[in-house]
Amino acid sequence: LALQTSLHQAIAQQQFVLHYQPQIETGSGRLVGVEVLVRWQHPERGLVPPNKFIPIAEESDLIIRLGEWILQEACRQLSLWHAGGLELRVAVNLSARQLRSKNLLRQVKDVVLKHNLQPGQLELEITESVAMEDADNTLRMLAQLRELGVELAIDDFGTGYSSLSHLKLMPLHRLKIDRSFVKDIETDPDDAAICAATISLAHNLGLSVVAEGVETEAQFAFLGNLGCECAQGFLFSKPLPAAELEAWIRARG
Ligand code: G
Ligand code: G
Ligand code: MN
Ligand code: NA
Repeated sequence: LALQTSLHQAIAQQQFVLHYQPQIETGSGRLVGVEVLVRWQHPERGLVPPNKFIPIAEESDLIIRLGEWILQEACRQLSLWHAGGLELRVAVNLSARQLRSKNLLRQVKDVVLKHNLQPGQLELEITESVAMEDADNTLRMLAQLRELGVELAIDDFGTGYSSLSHLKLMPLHRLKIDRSFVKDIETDPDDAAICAATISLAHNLGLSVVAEGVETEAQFAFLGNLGCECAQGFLFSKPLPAAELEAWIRARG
């Protein structure tokens, strides 16, 4: 409850900061995108991770305001990067309540216009469980988002349960393999089979794949051999503030 009260203030006082985690193309090793992960710079508690406050914000319309700030800030940063010649895609997580919000379409439309983005440079991630929870409404919303030109990804794929008949109707670009399947991919044949099947399913549906939680070169190579297009994880970098990401890019050469 204490957190909920200060969360109201935090939104008013903009105590949030975005971190960005690189997404690397397996074939080329190039940086092709970043996932936005929000943190709360709490005046007393320090940097609070999202799993401590997103669920609280999600209990009310606070998530709508926070989500709008995150979209605005991510797109502002994206337009700065593009102006500086850095071409990449920015992926923003959407919560269940945001996806059900009447404001979402307008928010996305406005932010893309305001920052003069190509809408395809913005990707929105929703988790598999949120997508399948209320599949008919989700489908309608995703179709409208797609009309704006933004790209759509299903996060944590394989951890909820997907209706393949719904999945096939969704206008998606990407599936993100959950890191629980990546962790033991080299030693657990079941995990390897799940990753292979997910990649093959995605490709047959015309979707691209990002693997999460890639921590070793061996996992990266394994996923590349399975045809997974992109990887994200501590092997490359943890999520970083914008300036540190820029330094990371420069150091990589
Ligand atoms: O960065 P970290 O690994 O602690 O993030 C944990 C989880 O918090 C993510 O998997 C994601 O589900 C959630 N999360 C992080 N940033 C955001 C955000 O900007 N919006 C929403 N809705 N969830 C986020
Ligand atoms: O949206 P999602 O819940 O998938 O957010 C990704 C989360 O996973 C973030 O909290 C991020 O800090 C974390 N994470 C990112 N890369 C790695 C990794 O390589 N290993 C582990 N264990 N966690 C990671
Ligand atoms: Mn995500
Ligand atoms: Na995930």
